[in-house]
Amino acid sequence: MSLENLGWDNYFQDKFKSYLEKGFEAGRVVNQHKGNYIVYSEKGNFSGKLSGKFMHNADVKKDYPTVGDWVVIKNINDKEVVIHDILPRKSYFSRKLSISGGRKVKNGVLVGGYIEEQIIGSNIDIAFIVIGADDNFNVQRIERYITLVRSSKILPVILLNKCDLCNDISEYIENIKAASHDIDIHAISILDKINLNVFNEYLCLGKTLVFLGSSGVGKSSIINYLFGDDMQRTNSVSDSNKKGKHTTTSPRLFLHQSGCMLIDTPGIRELQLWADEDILKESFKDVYSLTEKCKYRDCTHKKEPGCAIKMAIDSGELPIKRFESYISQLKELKSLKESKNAYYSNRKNNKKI
Ligand SMILES: Nc1nc2c(ncn2[C@@H]2O[C@H](COP(=O)(O)OP(=O)(O)O)[C@@H](O)[C@H]2O)c(=O)[nH]1
Ligand SMILES: [Mg+2]
Ligand SMILES: [Zn+2]
Repeated sequence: MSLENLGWDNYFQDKFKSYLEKGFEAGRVVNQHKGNYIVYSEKGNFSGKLSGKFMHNADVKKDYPTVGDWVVIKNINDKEVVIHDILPRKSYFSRKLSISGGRKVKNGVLVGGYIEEQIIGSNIDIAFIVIGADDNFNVQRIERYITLVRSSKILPVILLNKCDLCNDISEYIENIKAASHDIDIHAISILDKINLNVFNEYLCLGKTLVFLGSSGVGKSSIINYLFGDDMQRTNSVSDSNKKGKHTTTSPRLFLHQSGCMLIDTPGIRELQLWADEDILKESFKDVYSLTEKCKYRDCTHKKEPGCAIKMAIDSGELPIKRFESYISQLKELKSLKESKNAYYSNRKNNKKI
C-alpha cells in the first residue's frame, strides 16, 4: 500500500520532513477506540498506542488523533506502532460536545456547562450529506450539516436516498435546493439501485470522502453497496453483523478498490454546531445578502422601514422558515463564541489551537 493510495500528498510530505530525518514513518488513522488506534502505513495495518510524551502534552479532545489523521509513528514490532505526533490537519470538521455541568436549553440553544470541540474526521475532500426521502426529512437539519461542512472547507454534496419510497421527489428536491443553492444534489435509491452511477465521478484515487447524516438514512447501506463483496477483505477490523454487513459504532475509514477512502460515521444525535458566525455568509448567502440591503445597518428585521428581509418574506422570495433557520443558527453561533472564550482560556499551558 503506497502512501499516495492513503491520501498522502505534497502538503503532508512537507509537514513530515523533519520527522523523516529522525527516522519516523507516517501512517493514517482508520479507526480508534478508547486510546487504541488502527493505523495504515506502507508496511501494512498496525495497532497504535500514543507515546507518553504525546499524552503528557495533549490536553483537550482535539489534541488526540482522530479518524483520517496522518500520524508520525515508529514500529515496535510487526503488529504495533507508537504514535508520536499528528501532522497538521488539512481539513477537519467538528461538532460542539457538551459536557455536563450546568447546561440548559435557552431559546432553543444549549447554553452553559463545559464544552469541547469534538473532531469527527480529518483530511477530508468531500462530505456527502445523506438524507432520506421519508418521514425523517428535515430541512433545518440539512441546513445545519451545510454550515458544519462549509466551515470545514470540505466540498458538500447532497444525497437524497430512499427515492423508491415516494412517487414524486421534485418537492423534496425543491426544499433541498432552497436550503443548499449551488450544492450538487443527487437523488438515489440503494434499495432499487436508482442512479447509483453518480458515485463514479467522486471515487477518485487518493480522495477521502465522508458520509454524514442522521441514523437510518442509509449511510452504511451506501458503503455496503460501494464495496459489494469486498467489504470483509478490504477492512478486516470492520464491525460486522451476522450477515457479514458492516454497521457503524464510531467513525471509520475504509479503503475502496478505486483508490479512494470512505469514512462512515454513526448518526449524530445532537448536532451542535462548532463554527464561527461568519460562515453563515456562505451557508446562508441568500439571507445574508438581503440583510446587506436593509436601509439601516443595524436592522433587526422586525419592524424597521426599508427592511429588505421583511420585503423578501412578504413577496415570497424568502421563505420565513429559511429566515428562522438563519436567526437560530446565528444565535447558536454567537452563544458558542462566548463559551469558546472560556474553553480556550481554560486550556492547560494556554496552548494555541
Ligand atoms: N426504502 C429504502 N430503504 C433503504 C434504502 N437505503 C437504506 N435503506 C434502509 O434504511 C435502514 C437504515 O440503513 P443504514 O444504512 O443502516 O442507515 P445509516 O444509519 O445511515 O447507516 C435499513 O433498514 C436499510 O435497509 C433505500 O434506498 N430505500
Ligand atoms: Mg450506519
Ligand atoms: Zn432588515
